[in-house]
Amino acid sequence: MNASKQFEAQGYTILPKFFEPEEINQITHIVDRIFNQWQEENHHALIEQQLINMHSLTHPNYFEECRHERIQFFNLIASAKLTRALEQIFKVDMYFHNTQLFFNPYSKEKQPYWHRDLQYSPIDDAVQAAEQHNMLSLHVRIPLVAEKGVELIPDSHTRWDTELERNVRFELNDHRQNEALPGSVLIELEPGDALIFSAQIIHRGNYALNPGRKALDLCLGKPHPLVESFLDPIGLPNDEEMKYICDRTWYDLSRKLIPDHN
Ligand SMILES: O=C(O)CCC(=O)C(=O)O
Repeated sequence: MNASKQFEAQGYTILPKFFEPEEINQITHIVDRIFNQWQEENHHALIEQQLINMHSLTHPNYFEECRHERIQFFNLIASAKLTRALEQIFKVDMYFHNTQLFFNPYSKEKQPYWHRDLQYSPIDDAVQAAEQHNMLSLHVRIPLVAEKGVELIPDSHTRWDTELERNVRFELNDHRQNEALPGSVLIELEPGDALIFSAQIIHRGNYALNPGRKALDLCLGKPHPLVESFLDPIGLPNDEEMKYICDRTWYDLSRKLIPDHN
């Protein structure tokens, strides 16, 4: 099955050995520096709130002393190779929404939890269900260390929850968000692989099987009124930086979605 068909049917696809080791090294070098800064600034929250991710790695605060590295990072994550691959798979114009880095929680007590990404937004579940077929929000996962790190329910991107899934996602009727769900698939990735999955598929992380995790997720998608309003312009290249970006497709569209950039 090709990548388009696999995504259509299952809500995810893996591009094995997509990145060269040198690309992963360069991304890792920048991500490590950002992650170190973030950990210093969020040490207490990391422990007290049992955080499992950080976001907005392109925020200018992470590049105050190395501004050129921000342009390098924008170029590395939006490589011509990746933008072309997504064009071929999805045949729609994508915009760059944000970035996230997933890691293991500080404490082993924290359990992974099944969710659809927008369930933590103010958008009503019924509205999400009704708009599901009009939306395409993606995670493009670039694992920087090997992981069995994400588990998902194939096909749940095309339909809404079964009764059990709903009970588990919302912890209703004595169910818990970390219960096993039928039909789940645990994804195993090596550095160099790329995993593309729907942000609205039912999914959860896996911490226990991984001694350490470091997965960079690019959040991309087709513009849709429900999600566009969450786009934060601070994470986008500015006018000057745009001049040095080789493949501007995703960033051009993001900037068009921000009223001041029109
Ligand atoms: O990798 C993980 O820990 C969880 C991934 C996840 O929840 C997400 O990408 O929204």
